[in-house]
Amino acid sequence: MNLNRFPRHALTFGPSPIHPLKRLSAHLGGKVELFAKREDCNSGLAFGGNKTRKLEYLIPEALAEQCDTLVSIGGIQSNQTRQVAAVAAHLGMKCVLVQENWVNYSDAVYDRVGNIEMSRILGADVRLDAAGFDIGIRPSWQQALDDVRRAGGKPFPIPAGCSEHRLGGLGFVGFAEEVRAQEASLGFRFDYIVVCSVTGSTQAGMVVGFAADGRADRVIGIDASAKPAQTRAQILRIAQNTAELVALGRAITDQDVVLDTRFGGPEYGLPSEGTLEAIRLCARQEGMLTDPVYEGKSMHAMIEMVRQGEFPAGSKVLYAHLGGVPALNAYSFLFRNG
Ligand code: 5PA
Repeated sequence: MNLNRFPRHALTFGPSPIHPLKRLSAHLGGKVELFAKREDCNSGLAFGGNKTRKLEYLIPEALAEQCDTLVSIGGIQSNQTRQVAAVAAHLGMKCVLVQENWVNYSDAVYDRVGNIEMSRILGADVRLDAAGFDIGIRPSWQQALDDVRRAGGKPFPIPAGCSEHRLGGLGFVGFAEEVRAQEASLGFRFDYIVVCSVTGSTQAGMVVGFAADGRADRVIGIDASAKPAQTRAQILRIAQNTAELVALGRAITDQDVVLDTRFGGPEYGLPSEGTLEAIRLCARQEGMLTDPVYEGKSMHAMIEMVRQGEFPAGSKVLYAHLGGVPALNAYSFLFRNG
């Protein structure tokens, strides 16, 4: 496997820290040791997150092609678009963001606070679009690209979650390499890695990266799209393409992809009671915040799997915290009493 032949433009602080979740592990019975790897604070660019790591491998192409505008897409509270806006500002580029109506939720200031507020402050041209949730390629996005071209600019298209981009899986192949180096200094290996999945390239990259040491199916994807068939197909396809790109040396098959579909409901962007309980429990045991759209769902999954004894006693489980906390502001009503 060879990741080094791909140019990488540094946007993160370097390896993101791993720390134990001691109180949460003890609270859940102490039979399983939980750890977190903090992609949620991996960069000084508007808090960073999983997209910042992915963008490190896309940006060299944008610079080589002399593009002047990053164009991307997501929901109104998309973390992807906030990170693209920050990276564009950092590089002195323009930014156009299509923000669709992905979530059936309307806190009074949903389209004013959190991620979208930050994207506006970062100088992005934010365009609200009425289309609903879909992780595929959208007409509104094509339109935004055409607009930039018509105005004489050179757009660099960054699809939802960076996932449909040819290089979108590379960042999280690098994550696995980074975990291996951290394991060497910790003196142990993680038995499972828990990761939230929607557009798929985070898990896809991890599947390829951990396949290199036989742990592809130890990456436990937690669906947060509530449309798991599409997410699962996308993870598999991106993992297969990425495996070829980095010359993994073996094919990725359906058995390599583990996607737990129990925790994504009731809908994309809407938390269940279990999501909210997990957000509060993790916050109060660890001082670590998670959000109702993504990480609260994977935190709920991990907590429930420990409670149900689904991890063998003695397991070491790594929770990949992918970011997303700025969206908490858009859900203030749910937390009005804590
Ligand atoms: C997102 C995605 P993937 O899309 O790579 O599967 O990652 C899921 C995910 N956690 C997990 C957080 C905090 C995320 O932001 N967010 C999207 C966005 O527009 O922000 C791509 C959907």
